[in-house]
Amino acid sequence: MELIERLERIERESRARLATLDDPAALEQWRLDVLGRKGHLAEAMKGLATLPASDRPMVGERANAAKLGLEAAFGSRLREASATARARELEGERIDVTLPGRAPTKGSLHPVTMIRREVEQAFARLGFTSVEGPEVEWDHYNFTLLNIPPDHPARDTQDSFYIQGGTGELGEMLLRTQTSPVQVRTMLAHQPPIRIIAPGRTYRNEATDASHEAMFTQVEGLCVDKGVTLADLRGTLTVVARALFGPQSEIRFRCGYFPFVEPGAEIDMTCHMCNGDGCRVCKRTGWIELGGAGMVHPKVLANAGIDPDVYSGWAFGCGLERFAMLRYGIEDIRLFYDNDIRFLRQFA
Ligand code: FA5
Repeated sequence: MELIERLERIERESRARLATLDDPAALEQWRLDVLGRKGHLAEAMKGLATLPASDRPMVGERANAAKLGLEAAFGSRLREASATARARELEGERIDVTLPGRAPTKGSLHPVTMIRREVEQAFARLGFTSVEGPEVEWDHYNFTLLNIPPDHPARDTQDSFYIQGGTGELGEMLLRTQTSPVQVRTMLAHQPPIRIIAPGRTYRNEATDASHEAMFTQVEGLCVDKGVTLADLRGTLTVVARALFGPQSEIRFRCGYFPFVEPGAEIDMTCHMCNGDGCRVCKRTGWIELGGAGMVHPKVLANAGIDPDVYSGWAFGCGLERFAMLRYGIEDIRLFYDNDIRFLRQFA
């Protein structure tokens, strides 16, 4: 019978086509083509109506069997195909746990941070606390309370970056030109005994060269108590210089002027490169300048509410880049802030 043959052909060809498919989209297309409402089987079954009534049950049964068989074949092919796809996916994602891991790229501390920490540790051993003050400061703390009133010529030596629109009862707002305002803030907040250092960024509006930057780091020191003398300052700085630069280091003072100390001094340390014999680093003098220092001016003590007849104190301020340059043999301060990774990596 023609219809039976047609059903057999559909079954045969569909099974053959099914065996070649494993992609989910192609399988779905096969299902629509063969088993769908307008598929080959449905089309063939339209012929059922034209058959004599006596043949219909047998042909209908045959058609049903073909449909069930094809549905079953489709189901198992679909399961096979998704298992193969999953296996392929897993193979692609396989993790080789024996492969060596990728080392994370590690940053390192900036040389000025390293020196700052060493200085903090050396002073901590002598009982000094490390404190911080604001980098955006009022004129009042940066200058006036430090005995540098408006129009004082010392203001010209520290050309300032002023903050636009920053004016208040404490004068103008500026980027601090020195860490010395932290002295004043500390004395205003605490009565003696005081032993602090104050490391931090400072800013001056000046041309840069191998030893000057517009942004640099200072460390301030302040000790206020009864009977404090310059000899204590020299002793303290000697201990710290030896911790940083070796046991042969010596400290000397030369006369210097800063409005907030009296007497004032420039601090020198023996050159650690030549042990004081004279070399290129110390310009053949045997000494290296570290910063300024002196006995806190009685006016500054009084400005901060400390009685200068009862207490005395010393203070110093040094450039931390200077320390780092000496320590690591760096000849140009500008290298610190160029952000050249090749330079910075050397300190890792
Ligand atoms: C002062 O800033 C005083 N406040 C120091 C002081 C504190 C004196 C307490 C007395 C008592 P001076 O301007 O000299 O002083 O700066 C101190 C140090 O900061 C210098 O010796 C130098 O090492 C560093 N320094 C100053 N200007 C720059 C700059 N533009 N770039 C890099 N370092 C600088």
